[in-house]
Amino acid sequence: MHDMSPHHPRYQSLLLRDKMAKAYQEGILADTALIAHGRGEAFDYILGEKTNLPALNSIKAASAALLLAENPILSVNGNTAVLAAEDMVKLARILPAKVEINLFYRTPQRVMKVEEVLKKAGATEILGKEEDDYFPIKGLEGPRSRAHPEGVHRADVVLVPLEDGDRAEALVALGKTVITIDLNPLSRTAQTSSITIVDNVVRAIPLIIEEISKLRGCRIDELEAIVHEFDNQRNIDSSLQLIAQYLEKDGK
Ligand code: PTJ
Repeated sequence: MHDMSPHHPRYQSLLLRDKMAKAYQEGILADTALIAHGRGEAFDYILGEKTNLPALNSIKAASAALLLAENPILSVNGNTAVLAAEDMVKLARILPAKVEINLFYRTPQRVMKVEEVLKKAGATEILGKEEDDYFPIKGLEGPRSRAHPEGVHRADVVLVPLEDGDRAEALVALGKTVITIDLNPLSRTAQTSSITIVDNVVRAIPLIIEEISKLRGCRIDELEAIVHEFDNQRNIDSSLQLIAQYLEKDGK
C-alpha cells in the first residue's frame, strides 16, 4: 500500500482497492474485475459507504431463506474470493452450505487461483473445480454455464454476490431462490434476483452471519413469514430513493 493515512476519508475503500490491484497482478481476477469494482465503489460512495436500512431488510430475508434452504449454495467468483473469502467460508460452515466456484470469465488457471484463495481461507470442500463434473445451466452457453451436480444444479437457494445478469436470470428461471449482493440497484442481477442486498460484499456477508445467529432459534413458520413478507422490488425502490435523496442534496 502506498503511504496512506488511516485518517484518510477513503481509507477503507483504498485498502480494498489495493487488495484488488494485488490480486489482479497475481492472476486471481478477470481483466474487467477492476472495472466492476470501480462501478461498485461509485455506488458505495453515493450510498454513504454504509449498510442502509433497505440492505438490512434484505439481509434479514436472505438469512431466513438460507436457514430454510434444503441445499443452500454459496457461489464464489474472483471478486468475491478476493474481498470476502474468509466470511464466505465462515457462512458456509455455520449454515452449513456448500461453496462453488463459478466464474464468468472462466479459465483453468483462474479456477485454480480462486480455489487456492478459498483453501487459504479455510474451505475444506470446494465444488466447481476444473476436474469436477458439471451440468450446463439451461439458457446459458460456454464455461460460465457450469453447475456442479451437488451444488448449483440441485440447489434450492443460491447466494451469488456480484453476479452477471444472464446467470441470475437463468437461475431464477430454474425456480431457485437467488440471493444477490450488488451495490448497483439498477443492474439486471439486482432487478431479477429473488432477494437483492444493495450493499458492499465486505459488509453484507458478516451481517448475514450475525443475522443467522439471531434467527437460528426461530420456528420454521416464523422464518417463512420473514421471507414471504419481503418485497424485493419495493426494497430496491427504497435503495433508489436513497440515491435520489443523495443526488438532490448534492445538487443544491
Ligand atoms: O471472477 P469472474 O470471472 O466471475 O468475474 C467477476 C466479475 C465481477 C468481473 C463479473 O461477474 C462482471 O463483469 O460483473 P459485472 O457485470 O460488472 O457486475 C458486477 C456488479 O457488482 C456491478 O453491478 C457492481 O456495481 C457490483 N459490485 C462491484 N463491487 C462490489 C459490487 N457489489 C457489492 N460489493 C462490491 N464490493
